[in-house]
Amino acid sequence: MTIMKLHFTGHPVKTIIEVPGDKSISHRAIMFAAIAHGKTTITNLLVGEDVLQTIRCFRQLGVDIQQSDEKVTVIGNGFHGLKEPRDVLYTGNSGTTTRLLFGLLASLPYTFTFTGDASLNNRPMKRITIPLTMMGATFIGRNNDQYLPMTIRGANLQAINYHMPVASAQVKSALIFAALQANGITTIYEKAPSRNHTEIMLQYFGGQLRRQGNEIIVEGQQSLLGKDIHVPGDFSSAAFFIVMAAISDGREVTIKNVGLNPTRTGLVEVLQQMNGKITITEPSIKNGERVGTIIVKASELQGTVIEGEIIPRLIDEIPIIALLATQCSGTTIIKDASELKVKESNRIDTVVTELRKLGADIEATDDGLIIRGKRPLTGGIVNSHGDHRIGMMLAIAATICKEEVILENPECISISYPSFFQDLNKCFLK
Ligand code: SPQ
Repeated sequence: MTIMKLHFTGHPVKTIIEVPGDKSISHRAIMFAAIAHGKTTITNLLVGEDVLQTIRCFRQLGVDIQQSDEKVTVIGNGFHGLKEPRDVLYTGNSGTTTRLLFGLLASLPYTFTFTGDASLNNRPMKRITIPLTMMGATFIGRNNDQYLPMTIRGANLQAINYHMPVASAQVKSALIFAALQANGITTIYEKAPSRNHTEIMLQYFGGQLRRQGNEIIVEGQQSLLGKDIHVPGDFSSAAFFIVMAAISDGREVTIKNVGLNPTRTGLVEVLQQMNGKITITEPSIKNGERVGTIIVKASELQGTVIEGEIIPRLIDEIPIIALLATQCSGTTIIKDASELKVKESNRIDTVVTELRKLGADIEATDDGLIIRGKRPLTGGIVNSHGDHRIGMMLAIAATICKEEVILENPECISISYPSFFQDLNKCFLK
């Protein structure tokens, strides 16, 4: 087992960093480029393990993808330019690659078999396969068609009207990709707004989509054109540094060129409710996505309640919000977040288990967490459980621990943030 010893010292400093490209947007940029006609050049693509799985899958599907240090070039030949792969599609740890590809490939007259790592092979797929089966595709998978390994047989899809039972951008995006090639007009009803990068990027590539309240309406048989695209910094990666500064002993962090799509920035609202000092400057729009600079300073924080429609807008930040809450006075309650149980790990269990080892007063509920602060964190041996967001949260916890933290299995952090430790060390230069 790999371990990493973490002990941070040094005087409070001001640091400026840039986090790598957004993971959700990077996946989608490769996907849209691959099904568009013509050349797409992508800059600032996240070169993390999950996005590399997406690139490998599209190469197996016959798409020409060239990578250099500065850019990725994709030559798309339209949906129907995709070829039947000769081997199994391996999607590693990536739920986004798997679920979005299910929708994207379901309209092709071929057979595709998917498998992933131990974590992905235990994540639920029925949420995607039920509506895609209603549209006409066939899925056969392990344990009564619930899990990978899974085989899809594509079909001539028919449009549907579908009320999504979970607020999930992956389900919505899979259905949008399927709807683009279906016969007729598909309507998707969202319970609460989830990240809308697919909707934004579809329109950027010349596709049509309408939004009316919670309904997304997509016409079938669309054709897209390749475009140049710049991927903004990942807000979910920035979140670790936002919290690092907020709970620090007088540090200030500036994060430049970060994606600020409001369907992702629930943490900013939570930090403001907690009395945090967070400022956003230099706002601009790139490829339809909001971008800007975030400046965070340490302050005295107050616990809060986090529930309802904000949850999908901060779902991936809940592990780091749990750490933040340990440093707030009073109690923080997180509700309506049972989706955390089906991420790369059961994030309710792993957050509670690991933060308790460091001295946090935290308990699991059926759909969230209760955290009582403010508690000093000690040190100890903690484990990422192979989940990148748990690994990074624990490394940030180490920045306020009195004693050394030994982080087991830190390598999973490269899933979404390969240069995480370099950036973290920049904040602690002596
Ligand atoms: O790709 P994967 O493994 O599902 O990644 C995670 C993450 O923490 O990086 C979730 F575990 O992010 C999802 C996110 O939780 C990425 C995503 C997307 O790009 O569409 C949507 C969210 O998942 P969901 O299930 O709520 O749609």
